[in-house]
Amino acid sequence: MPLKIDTEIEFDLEDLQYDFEDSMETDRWHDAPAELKELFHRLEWNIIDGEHADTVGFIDTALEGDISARTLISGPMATGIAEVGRRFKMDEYFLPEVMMSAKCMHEALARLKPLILAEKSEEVGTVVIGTVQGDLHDIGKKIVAMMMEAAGFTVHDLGVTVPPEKFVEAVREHNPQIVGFSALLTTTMNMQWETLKVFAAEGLREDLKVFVGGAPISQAWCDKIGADAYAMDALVAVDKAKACVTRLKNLTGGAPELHEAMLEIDREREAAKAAAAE
Ligand code: B1M
Repeated sequence: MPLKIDTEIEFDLEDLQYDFEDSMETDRWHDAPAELKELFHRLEWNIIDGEHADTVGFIDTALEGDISARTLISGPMATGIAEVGRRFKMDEYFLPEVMMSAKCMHEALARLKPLILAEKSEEVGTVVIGTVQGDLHDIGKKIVAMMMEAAGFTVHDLGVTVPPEKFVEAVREHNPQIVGFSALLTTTMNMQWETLKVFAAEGLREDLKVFVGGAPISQAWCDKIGADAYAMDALVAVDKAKACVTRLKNLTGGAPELHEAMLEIDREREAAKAAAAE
């Protein structure tokens, strides 16, 4: 049974501006045994420092310590890449540093992917997913695709900078229940809307549940463009996707009832989190 360590706590990551020793002083992952807490901080700093040659070694050591792939993704990998984003925004990092850190994330995900996929036990539906045209970011989308596969979906990942016509082609070929558009840039989020318009023009809208996600995306954006579901992370995406192919399967894409049902899932999740925090 893999060790379960709480990664849902919202940490203050200010210590990541300093050094490894400062991070070790925080109570991040205090529920892990001391050597694993240290390993988590080493992995976090490995991503911040972009030392990709060592990433898989840290991952393997954590796996030997019975840490689950999910804990690594939502724990030290998430905090590490979040700090990279902050440094980039503050002009402390430039593109070469970000690319090195992204390489760490890709190597870690490649190592963890088979473990996540091994969780798949049933076939629940089909998803087509991609990062919209003009956008090269794919780390988050890969995590969403992996978690969906683990939950029983067959996922066709079209990659990055996917033009609307390629999404349409893939939907005609694979006949999914769900199509997902990822966008990480404020300059490319509009391509989610443009792609959705192409689906409507092609007469495909009602047959599909349209998911949107990515750092600049919000529920308000999802509402504005008329998508069915916004997911702030991979776990929410999976919850909503499962609901779409089970109890909500008879609702058509774009139906107000479907949209409301997606919002209800968010409310239930918030309520469960609040109850757990009490
Ligand atoms: Co870029 N980048 N980047 N970048 N990059 C951001 C997004 C930025 C916020 C950095 C910053 O300023 N702090 C900024 C955007 C600002 C803005 O738009 N307002 C930015 C910029 C400006 C750029 C360039 C324009 C820089 C330049 O060239 N001057 C350039 C754009 C290139 C292009 O796309 N055309 C660029 C390039 C790059 C790299 C190539 C170097 C690299 C990407 C490598 C790769 O992905 N293969 C990169 C990276 C790594 C980042 C940051 C640092 C990290 C992104 C990431 O992987 N996060 C990012 C900073 C940030 O986001 N804070 C940044 C981790 C990942 C797990 O989270 O992707 O949010 P995320 O995914 C989450 C959720 O959002 C959600 O679930 C995921 C898992 O929980 N989710 C979905 C995502 N997709 C979903 C789809 C769904 C549902 C949920 O359904 C379909």
